Amino acid sequence: MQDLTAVRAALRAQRIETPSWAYGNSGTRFKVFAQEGVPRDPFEKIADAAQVHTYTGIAPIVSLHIPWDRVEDYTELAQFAREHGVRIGAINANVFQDDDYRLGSVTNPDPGVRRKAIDHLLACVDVLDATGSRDLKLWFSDGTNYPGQGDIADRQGLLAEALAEVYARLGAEQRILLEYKLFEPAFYMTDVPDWGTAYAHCLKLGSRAVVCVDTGHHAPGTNIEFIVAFLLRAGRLGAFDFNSRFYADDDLMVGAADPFQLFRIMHEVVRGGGLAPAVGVNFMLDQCHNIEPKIPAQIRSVTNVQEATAKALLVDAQALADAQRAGDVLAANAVLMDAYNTDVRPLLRELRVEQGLAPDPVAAYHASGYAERIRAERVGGTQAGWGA
Ligand code: RM4
Ligand code: MN
Repeated sequence: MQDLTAVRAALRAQRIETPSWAYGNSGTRFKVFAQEGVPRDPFEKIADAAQVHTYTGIAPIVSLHIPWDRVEDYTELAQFAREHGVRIGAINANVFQDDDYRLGSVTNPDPGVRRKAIDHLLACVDVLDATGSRDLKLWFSDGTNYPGQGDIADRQGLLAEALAEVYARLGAEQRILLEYKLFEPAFYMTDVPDWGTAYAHCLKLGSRAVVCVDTGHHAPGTNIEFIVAFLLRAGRLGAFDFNSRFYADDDLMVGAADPFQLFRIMHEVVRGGGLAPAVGVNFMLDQCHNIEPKIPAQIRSVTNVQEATAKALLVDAQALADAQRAGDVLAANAVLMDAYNTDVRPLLRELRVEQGLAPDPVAAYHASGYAERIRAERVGGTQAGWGA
């Protein structure tokens, strides 16, 4: 049996970071569907993120995306966040949405474009300084569409040089989260396609360069929990970008497509001690709600991660280790399945009530009238959206 007091303490201590872009309009390349009440600036996005924290109690951090969340004064934005009970988390650089980046950013054949991209990354470190954030998240769309289009090995060299320049600019407490993605928008070759490439670059840079695992960025069938276990053991699991995918990089709600996979991932996190804040794993969401209302979708995603975490914490570690040592395949598997099949919702409801929260966060949000209020208030101006 697991120590329920420890399970409860771990669940109370868990923190999940939500992305500013989840609150804006988004869509596919076919259509972006606008929703009423969507934020028109980064302040309103933070106000919406604060709602997710109000009802879940475990989401007090918001990731920003630059330039989507560009403001005059980042210290003012950080102050606004604090006044709303949240703080600013990872700063996501954007070197993929400018015409100059047609052939890549830091691996572009044109040295002028490479300079521009690196300068943007350095400017994002200035934002970290102003907001007091720890993590600079780097995702590169760089790659090629056709064999022969670029020199694969040379591009690795350019990437390494760019990363080294940015790493050298970091403050003592700041980190690079290097994110990988198998394909898209480049269709033949991507410069950081997988965790091994990201890990190798991080090793070269130093201990404050760590890998970000976006759960939607793998080939179908990839054993993501293996990657998690490996990186955690190596001290290089920096963060998750949680979401779910059925086919490609779908950015759907985490735990919606495959809650069992999310449990298996969280089991490796728990087993490897990755829930402890000192280990530095940043549990972020990276999602877009194209057709569903955004704030309740974020609340649902946060509680999906929380449910998977609770189940992972309920794994009887001693019984599992005993069965593994004894070579009892079926017993070992049964230990995991028993935890996975436990309905943890009553426990989580109880924990919320203990903390003065409503037992059902989505229902409490709906009852609050916030959705009606922002629909009425947020008229005029330009809604935030993908690329805005
Ligand atoms: C990318 C990647 C990044 C995210 C952007 C919005 O595909 O997943 O993490 O910042 O999308
Ligand atoms: Mn991501």
